[in-house]
Amino acid sequence: MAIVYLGLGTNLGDKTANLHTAVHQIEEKIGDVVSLSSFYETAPWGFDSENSFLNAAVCVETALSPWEVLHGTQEIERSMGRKQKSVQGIYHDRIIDIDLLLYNKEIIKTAGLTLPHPLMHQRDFVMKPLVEIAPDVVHPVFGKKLREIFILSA
Ligand code: PH2
Ligand code: MG
Ligand code: MG
Repeated sequence: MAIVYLGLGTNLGDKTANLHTAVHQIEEKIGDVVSLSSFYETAPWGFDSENSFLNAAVCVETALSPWEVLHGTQEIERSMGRKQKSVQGIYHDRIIDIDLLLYNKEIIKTAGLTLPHPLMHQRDFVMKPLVEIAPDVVHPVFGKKLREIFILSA
């Protein structure tokens, strides 16, 4: 079994319901949800939108490989009606976005998947919910606890 941390974000429709739906689908398709953060209202980062976000983080115990987790989360995004993917830093409003943040202590760099998530430490909307549920987890690239990385970024 592996421990995977996922970041969730939504800025369209009933955002609270979208996060709850995603968590239920994660339970069905990925594994047991060990912990779920609070839901944080955040301003759009990296693009202009009048729609604020609701962000959260979940910890999941899974029997799936990192690539199987990625396919599972993409399937959930599609089943919830997500239309556009972000391509090369061009972002769009979305019903749901599920990002792989950490998978055990794995460091992976492939075209389709990079772990840890390469931008997680720069994004308060990722780090705040993640630090709430995993303050003492060590980032495998930086060798620092997540709560230390979050404080350093402030
Ligand atoms: N996701 C992005 C880009 N910008 N901003 C906020 N506040 N929350 C997000 O989840 C988010 C974002 C790319 O996926
Ligand atoms: Mg994202
Ligand atoms: Mg994504």
